[in-house]
Amino acid sequence: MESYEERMRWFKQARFGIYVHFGLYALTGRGEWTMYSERIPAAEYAKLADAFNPKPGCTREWCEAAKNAGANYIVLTTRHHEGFCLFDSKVSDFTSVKRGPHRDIVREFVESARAAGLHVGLYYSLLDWRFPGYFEPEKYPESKEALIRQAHEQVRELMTNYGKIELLEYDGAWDSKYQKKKPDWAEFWQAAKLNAMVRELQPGIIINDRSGKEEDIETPEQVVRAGSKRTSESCMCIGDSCGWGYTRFNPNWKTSEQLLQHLIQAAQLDGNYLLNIGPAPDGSVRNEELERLQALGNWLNSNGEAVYGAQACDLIGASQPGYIDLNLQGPWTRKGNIGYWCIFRWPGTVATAVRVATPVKSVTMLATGQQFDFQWNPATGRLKVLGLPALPPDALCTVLKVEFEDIPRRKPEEDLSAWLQA
Ligand code: JFZ
Repeated sequence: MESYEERMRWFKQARFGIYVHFGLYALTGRGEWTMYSERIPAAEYAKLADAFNPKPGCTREWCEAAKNAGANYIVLTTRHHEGFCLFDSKVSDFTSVKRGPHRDIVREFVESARAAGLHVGLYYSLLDWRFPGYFEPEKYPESKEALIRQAHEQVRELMTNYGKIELLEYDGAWDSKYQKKKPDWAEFWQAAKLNAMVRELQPGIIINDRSGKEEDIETPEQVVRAGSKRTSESCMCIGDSCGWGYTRFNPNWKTSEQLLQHLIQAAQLDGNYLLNIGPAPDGSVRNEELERLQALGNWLNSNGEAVYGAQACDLIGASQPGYIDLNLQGPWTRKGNIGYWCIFRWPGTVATAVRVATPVKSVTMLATGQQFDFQWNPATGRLKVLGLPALPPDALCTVLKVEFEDIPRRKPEEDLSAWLQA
């Protein structure tokens, strides 16, 4: 088996993916947890399957939106907690092939993604609310066993029937009473056996941490956070966090600025950003999402070098400054000896960075290539970039590309008051 680094190479270069939450829940307009949160009986909820009729070509629309956003991979919910499969399955009649559109949406999706040049990821929820054995495994042991069998069989189908799958996003491994820990979940789902089968069928695949086993990536949700042991992939909705699936009235849309700050912060933390869209019942992508994805894509078109394949930089700065790293302008990402100062809060004609220990060779505006004069004081570590435009060159974020003589390092401050008399 290839090394972890080899497996992760495309993922760390990609940095930015699009999550697609699509299923019967889109028809409710109230999000993907509607069946459970409104305690809709399974037989009543299942009637939605015959009204489910996504327009032909909707998967191409999702992939086009992802490309326009500057994303490099895309992940589709093949089956969410509601149990409805967007793929053909020998172990379920509750699928988009046997009901509703009588189409294999997952097959359309993987073909659209590959045609668009996107890396392909599949999401699969282990739990399925239709099984009493999920909620009361001791009370309904046969149902619990049937649920686990379904999970193993359907993951096998997804890993066998749809060509090369590069990313598997499990979900729903938690116990229904939220009283157990991940190792117990792994035992419940027989995750070691399941993931061995996945890696046998799909050598090189990246598996997330939501089968109860750590595997390859950590998946902080609705927050951008570094991985504690492995590369992180921070996943987030554009609207309120309760609505991954289509939520018709979802007033709290994050701004393009906020989404870009999240993306850059993820790269700054050596992680990825997986941003969600929740297509409408007919499969179309709503304007509130398209507009924001396009804004990200326009920015990445000129500044993607600061994100794709970029990694953590030792210099002070964060999208949302903490009190220790108070660089009000914005965070740094890095590639080798190049630092990318991603300035969200434009300072005017002079930009000052502090505690820069490494000699500076040049400063240019990434989007234009324009060079700027600078002063770097080796004694104090202060870097002042001079002659900048008075007004922000980019409405979202302007990147200054700074070439250093070595990997940029933060200057220690033995005496925190030393700068006063510098
Ligand atoms: C899960 C799903 O329940 C949700 O619908 C969506 O698909 C999201 C991406 O994943 O949501 C979670 C999963 C894990 C936690 C919280 C919400 N958690 O561990 O706290």
